[in-house]
Amino acid sequence: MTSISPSRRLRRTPFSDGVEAAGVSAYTIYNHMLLPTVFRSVEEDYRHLKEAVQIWDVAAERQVEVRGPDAAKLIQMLTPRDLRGMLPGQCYYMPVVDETGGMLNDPVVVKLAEDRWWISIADSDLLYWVKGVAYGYRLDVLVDEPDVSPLAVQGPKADDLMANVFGDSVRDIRFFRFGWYEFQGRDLAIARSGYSKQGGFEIYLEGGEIGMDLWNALMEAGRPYDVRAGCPNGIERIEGGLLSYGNDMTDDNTPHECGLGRFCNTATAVGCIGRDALLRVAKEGPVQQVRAIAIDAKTLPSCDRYWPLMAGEKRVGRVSSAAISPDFGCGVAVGMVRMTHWDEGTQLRVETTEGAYDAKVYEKFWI
Ligand code: THG
Repeated sequence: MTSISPSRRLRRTPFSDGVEAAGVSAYTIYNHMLLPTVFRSVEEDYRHLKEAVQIWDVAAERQVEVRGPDAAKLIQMLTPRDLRGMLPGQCYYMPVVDETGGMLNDPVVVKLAEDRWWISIADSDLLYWVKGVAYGYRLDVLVDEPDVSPLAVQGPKADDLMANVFGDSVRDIRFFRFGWYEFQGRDLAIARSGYSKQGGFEIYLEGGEIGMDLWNALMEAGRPYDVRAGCPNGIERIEGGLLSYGNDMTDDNTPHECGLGRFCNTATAVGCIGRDALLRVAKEGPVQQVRAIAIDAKTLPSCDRYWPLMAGEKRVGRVSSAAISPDFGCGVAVGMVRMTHWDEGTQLRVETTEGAYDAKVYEKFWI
């Protein structure tokens, strides 16, 4: 890969000027928008994320807003997670499935009010599915993509940095809850969440005009903590078992195959469009499932296609994301493995684009 041609179709974010000034060195495209992937190097970014604090432009996590009297009904139609106990001020990690039980997205849903929700989406055009469901069922809702851009503050020093900008009360925000905080006369929803296992917050900026003011205020407040621009880290997220839609799962997979069964209550999620399909497959149980895979390698190429997982001559699965972990001293990977070979400790071979390596199956990820 050489470089990406900029155009209007490839959307910038309210923070792109800050990201560029900070010396971004690689992007991916996510929801048709720029998403930084590397600043200094993936390894340097990783070490710094685990020791300090970073500001992440994750505006590419676009919001699908659902508003109106049927909002709660529509959101429940999307997911096998039972949302009846969810209160305004809460966020849920929520598998979204189609009529076959296939994964369409794995967003975080934010309940602003009974009649107002944000679906903070991974990389698929979920807006069109949600609009189609709303229209097809004649629901009394408005569905659109608002001008809302998440900015994440991640790392062990995130609480100290955030307290400097928004006051000490941000320290009391509980995991996957959010509160409202003022910045330049506007109210921002701030949640304790984010795509790393290092702790931190996500700020949902409504109104892109003040994006750079927010970015600069956070950078300034973080100076004592060695703050840097960062981004979701390809090594750390695999160590943490955070899945990537489109990489580690597609609409060919059920939530159970993805290891997301703990976020499903299919029996009681009445109204979920994929419910019957999931109840049918749940009876048998999945025949393949996501597993942590340790790879006995010192270097690995980029995982830009599935790498076969072999038991002798037999293909028993595939690796979809992989990296060398400085902290664990081996390759760490996300695999989808057939039932016959998914037990902890199973020895396999992985065929990368640059050679084959010994690989071992684990039931839990590293962090
Ligand atoms: N934050 C927000 N939106 C997002 C993401 C995010 N949209 C895209 C993408 N990330 C969606 N995917 C995930 C995957 C994992 C998690 C969040 C979003 C996650 N999982 C935790 C875990 O598995 O340990 C906690 C889940 C829980 O316990 O509820 O955080 O990151 N706004």
